[in-house]
Amino acid sequence: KVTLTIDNIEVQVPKNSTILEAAKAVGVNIPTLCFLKDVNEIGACRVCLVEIEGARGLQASCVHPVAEGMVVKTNTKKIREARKSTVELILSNHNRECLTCSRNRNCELQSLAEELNISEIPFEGEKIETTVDAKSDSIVRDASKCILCGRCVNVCKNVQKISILDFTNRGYHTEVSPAFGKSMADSPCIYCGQCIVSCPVAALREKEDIERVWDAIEDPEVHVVVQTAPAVRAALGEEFGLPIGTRVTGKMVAALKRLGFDRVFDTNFAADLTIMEEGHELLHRIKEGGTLPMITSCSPGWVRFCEFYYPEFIPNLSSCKSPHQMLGAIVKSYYAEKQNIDPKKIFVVSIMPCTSKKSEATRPELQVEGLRDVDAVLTTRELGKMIKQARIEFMKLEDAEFDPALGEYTGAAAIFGATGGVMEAALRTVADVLEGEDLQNIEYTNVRGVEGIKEAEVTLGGNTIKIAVVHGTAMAAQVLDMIKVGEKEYHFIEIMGCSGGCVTGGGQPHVSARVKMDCDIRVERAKALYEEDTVREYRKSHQNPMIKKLYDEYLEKPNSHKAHKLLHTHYRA
Ligand code: HC1
Ligand code: SF4
Repeated sequence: KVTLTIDNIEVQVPKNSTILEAAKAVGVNIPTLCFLKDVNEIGACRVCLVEIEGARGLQASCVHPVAEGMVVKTNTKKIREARKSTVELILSNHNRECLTCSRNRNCELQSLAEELNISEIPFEGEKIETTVDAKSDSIVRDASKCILCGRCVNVCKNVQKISILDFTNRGYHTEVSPAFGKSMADSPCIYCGQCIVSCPVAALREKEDIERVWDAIEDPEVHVVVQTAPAVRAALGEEFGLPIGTRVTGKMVAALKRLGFDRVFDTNFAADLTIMEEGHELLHRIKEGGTLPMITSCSPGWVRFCEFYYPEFIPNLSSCKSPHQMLGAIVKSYYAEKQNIDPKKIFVVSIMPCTSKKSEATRPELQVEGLRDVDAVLTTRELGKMIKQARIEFMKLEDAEFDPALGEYTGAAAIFGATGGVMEAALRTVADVLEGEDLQNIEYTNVRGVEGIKEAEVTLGGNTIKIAVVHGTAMAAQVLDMIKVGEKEYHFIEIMGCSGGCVTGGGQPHVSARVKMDCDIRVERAKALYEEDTVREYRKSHQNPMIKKLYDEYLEKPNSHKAHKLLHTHYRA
């Protein structure tokens, strides 16, 4: 431990703390802008300046280590003026159309300007022509909003190990963009959106699709079905001021009904269906000597990563479509037949924590007889916006239930949204099949948690199955490299494109760098899902009564001919 004084208060903190962290211990939030814990700790923006007795000039507290006997001041005239002029300089050539900005009232730069009491910008900076790149289906990059903090650059480079974004040009003309100023759509970007949730402003955002959904809802000729991903219910509440990790399943369903969707179904139902298909695919591959390890295919960011960077592993990908695509296919076949609705008149909307799902839904490989499974994908943030647009008082909504049939789900499906959830759900079913009984020990806690790579061996029906759970593409690359050189061997791997799994997907509500310093949102949001698991009547996918009915009435059995036509796909080499 080290003892130092901050603003005349003596404090003891661990030896390797920064001044920024130590200040928190005395209840002072030093302002920051480029700082993002574990992602961007470079002291570049100079907003977090402090005075250290005996040191020359002001120091960046986010990178400055504490020392015994140090005397620090965080709020003097000199500091306030320096911070103010730094932010004024950023604002001077920033696109300041805050009222119409997608991050209005949710922007770290805007908050900072308010906290520093900036009421006018004394000089006008040089505004250069900047680009808005809206070519991809998932992500929009607007350089006029960019403040060159580098948070996106470093999340892509260090956390995802992809390096799509970097600083290009020099001086006034510096811009953050893919190499040679290309569109993100023309680069091997996986659309994970981790750059979006790292951006303090609106320089990176999802491609919104709200208007198309309103149009469909308003069209009396169109039957609009909505489905929600497992992770949305663990975070939507944050859009309405609820604490991180509050489960809002009932209110979310009530809101969707009020918005005018004709049916509110649950991607969780299809998560159970995925387990049936994927579990049997695994059993088949093990028995028949198919390609192993089999790797999950529900995260489209991961699938793109595999296609671009590790195409030699394409045969390892499960042929299963991702759950929301499966649900779309079932809605436009089984459900349409049962309800006697022309599938061409059905419009399926997926509410997802993910930006990559937007482009996944447009993949021609996923169409069935020329029809897309899913017609529009909205992020959790976009759903929040629709609810606000409709002036619905979210907090006053009474809990509602998903519509029957395709809204029924088990605890196994609920946990899909957290890293390790798909693996645990699969094991619950595969174990019962191999052991031929209804096993009671179903919590595979060694695949839970946020450790980058989790491994386990499970003995089922006399066979030992080696598994791994990986999240974030940097970790995925590490594991795939080890498999390539024969250092590791597995039967089954769950890979999710984002660290933490879907709960921290690129479409989830924005959480400021300040809050991310205090809590691990991956852990908090996952708690909500594990809680959902424990309260469900059934906790294994194959016990979902509606799944049984769907196979009895329509699909016959897992991996049947019909199941293949509707629920499986192939990949791009
Ligand atoms: Fe996911 Fe999935 S868990 S991919 O993270 O398999 O997005 O939540 O919907 O499709 O079910 C996301 C979440 C989601 C699919 C499921
Ligand atoms: Fe990098 Fe993901 Fe952003 Fe693409 S979407 S630039 S891969 S962080």
